[in-house]
Amino acid sequence: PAVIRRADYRAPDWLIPDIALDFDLDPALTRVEATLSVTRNGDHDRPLRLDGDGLVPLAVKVDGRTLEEAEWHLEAGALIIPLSGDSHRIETLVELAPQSNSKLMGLYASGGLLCTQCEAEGFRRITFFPDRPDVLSRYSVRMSADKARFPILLANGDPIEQADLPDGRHSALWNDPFPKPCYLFALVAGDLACNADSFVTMSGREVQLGIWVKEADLPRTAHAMKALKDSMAWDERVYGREYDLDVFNIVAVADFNFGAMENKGLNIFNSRYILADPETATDIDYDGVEGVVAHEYFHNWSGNRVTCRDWFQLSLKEGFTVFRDQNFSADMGSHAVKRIEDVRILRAAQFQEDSGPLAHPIRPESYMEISNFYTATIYNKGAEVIRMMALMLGAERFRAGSDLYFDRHDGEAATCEDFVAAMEEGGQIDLGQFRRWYEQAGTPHVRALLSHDPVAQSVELTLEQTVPATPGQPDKQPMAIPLRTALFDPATGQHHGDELLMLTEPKQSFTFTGFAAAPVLSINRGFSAPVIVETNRSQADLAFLSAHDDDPFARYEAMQQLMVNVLIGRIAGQDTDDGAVIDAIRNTLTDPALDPAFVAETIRLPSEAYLGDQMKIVDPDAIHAARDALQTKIGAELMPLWRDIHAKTKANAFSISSAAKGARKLRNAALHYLVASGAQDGPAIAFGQFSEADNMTERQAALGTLANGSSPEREAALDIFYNRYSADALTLDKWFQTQAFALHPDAVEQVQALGQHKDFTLANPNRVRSLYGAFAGNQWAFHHGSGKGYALVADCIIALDKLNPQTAARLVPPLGRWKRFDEGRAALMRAQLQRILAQPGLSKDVTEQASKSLE
Ligand code: BAL
Ligand code: ZN
Repeated sequence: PAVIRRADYRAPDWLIPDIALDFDLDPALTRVEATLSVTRNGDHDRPLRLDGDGLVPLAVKVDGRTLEEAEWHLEAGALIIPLSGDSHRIETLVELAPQSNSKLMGLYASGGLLCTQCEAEGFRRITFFPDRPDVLSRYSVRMSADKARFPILLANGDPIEQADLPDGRHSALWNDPFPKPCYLFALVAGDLACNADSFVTMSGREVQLGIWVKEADLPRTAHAMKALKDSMAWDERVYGREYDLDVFNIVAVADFNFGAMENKGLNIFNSRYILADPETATDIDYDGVEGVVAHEYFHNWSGNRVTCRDWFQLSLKEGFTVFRDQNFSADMGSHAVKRIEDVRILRAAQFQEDSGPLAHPIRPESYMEISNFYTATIYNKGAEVIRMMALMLGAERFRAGSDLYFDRHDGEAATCEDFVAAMEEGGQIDLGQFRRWYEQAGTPHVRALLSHDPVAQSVELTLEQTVPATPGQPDKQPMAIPLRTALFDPATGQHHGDELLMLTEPKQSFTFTGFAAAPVLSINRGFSAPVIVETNRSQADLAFLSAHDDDPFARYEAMQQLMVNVLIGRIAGQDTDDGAVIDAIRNTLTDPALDPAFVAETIRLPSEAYLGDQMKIVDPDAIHAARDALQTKIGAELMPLWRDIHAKTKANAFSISSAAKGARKLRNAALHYLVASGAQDGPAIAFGQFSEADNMTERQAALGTLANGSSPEREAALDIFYNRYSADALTLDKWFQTQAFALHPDAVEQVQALGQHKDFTLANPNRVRSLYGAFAGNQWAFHHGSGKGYALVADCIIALDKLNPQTAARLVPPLGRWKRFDEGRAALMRAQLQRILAQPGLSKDVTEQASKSLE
């Protein structure tokens, strides 16, 4: 496949100020008539090129005249029309078969609905058009369809008119007054019910809000509606950004490649990020709904009003919008817990990406298939880069920068450079060196060494940075790394102030005076920079910080590092003392000042994958054994505490308050350790929680705990869960996922059998991710020494690629981490990548991921 390069960007040859679309909708055969006003952009004689993917032009007209076939031609799917004048009216007609569209890109059918997904390049599967984000047009969209099957017809913008037609059909016309790129186009047709509400904006305009779902799902939309209204108020308060249309609609669909999509005025969501009730959604699901509803809403400014010039700028809208939704969720709940959760996700997904064959900067230089770049790097590291700017600038100057950015580029297709320039100017800061975060891939390593001089009563902190080589970038320049730092006096438990140190050189020293005794270093507080920090702190230092650090993230981090040190020692065959870990957990559990949600986060052992990341060559079996043994010991030694917490945190009735969520989180953690201890009554207690719970958070946690073992309660609970939820797709996904995640010696065989289950289907991305996506994240099972886990995932990729290449390609990266494993596993992983690449007719999506993964 061809490689597209950022350096080759050229402004569009033709602009399309207006487009009118007329859809005659039917799942089997939909006709699309498009009328484009086109204007020549600049002085050139190049023809009009309208992208197309799988389209056949049934008619092409210019200024009302039907062209002969010789007057246009197709080139790589695109319609090429030579034009003599500087502005023309172009009309095309194509036919689509939405019900056969298994890629879920363009116009497709899902659960009786017709809906669209256009980002990044799906619009070219609907009509001929310059499918690039820097061509902005005003859209007028008419839809007609059978009224009984499709009583609701929605598109972007405002509804203009509705009419009944002969033969039981009807039509609707929608206009979007805001010029937008075609990736933000959307329509939905179907039999939908609406949770209707309204919001009065800061200038006093009333906006009609609608969340559209299947009738039976209406009771599950209240949380999403609350999240939407909270988001609208938050964006006004924090960024001064007001909603701009008179209506804002959200539709939930069952089959969706992304989490959701920010189409102007008509967000389309994967139903898992809209539907929530206590019976079927966990607290994590509730938080997911809140965060994704906010994310898509925030895109109305960071993405829609100011969009991207080209897809290399994807992080301009995604990194910034993730940053915005993270801060929104923190404001709605706990800042400390949200930061810990976000960093855990960053480390699990992005650090792995950054250290593997698919590493890329947040502004990539090239791609074959842009769908492969909706990555944790673009999204989550992109958000961290914005967060660092916000930290360096402070709240007021950051707001001045973002105001300037929005005002200067409203209605434009902008670049990452435009954002940084606005921050520099609005925030009055030099971001020259900082721009390297956009250019260089790889997670920087910082080595921090503290040395104390008792005579001078001073300490010297020496910081050394290295940025590892990544594909195409063997040599790196030093980064500008903001590190929030404090030095604690162990005698008082206090520090001498939180300072922001800027590490800009390969090696730099900072001297602090007034320390008669050696202080304890707290660094990268709040995870102020997305880097890996290595220090010379002792277990005693870490234990001290785990009890005294007033920065919640640093306190969590100290505890994690304490655990990592013990486990890594054990994995290396040393008899490392675990007393400090057990004491620290006990202290944390018994500190009445701590938020239970924070406690639950902090006492968790690092995941098997995170432990693997600390090793040069990952040993999945040794990691599992060491972690399992420590878990058992913590469970046994602190048994009275676990039993007490588990009993005390039982609620009388469900609530979604932060306090109730925190109590459930801690209760589940206690159950986990209680069962892990091997206590004889562990499975019975877990089964009791599973049976009595009035909410999915406790029910699924109990099921997950049982799934790790082999008790009779395991099978009983799995059967009950299946029978109770087999009719509800989102909840049945949890049944697949729980088994795919299970730390069970037969997990591979179980996943293999589940792949043949009558309820498994490759047609639904959520189901695929629940089984194979989850399994590929289960390090111990996926990396089974036989290689059978690799073969299973490769089989899925090969089969799925024929239906849905985008989702298939997302399963490839776990196979690409072969350099981190022993020679035997590496050879088995490579063999599967080669087998995938040898498939005839392989998609561009999977070809790019698999071929890069072999390099
Ligand atoms: N723009 C794709 C889905 C999202 O990030 O909101
Ligand atoms: Zn987004």
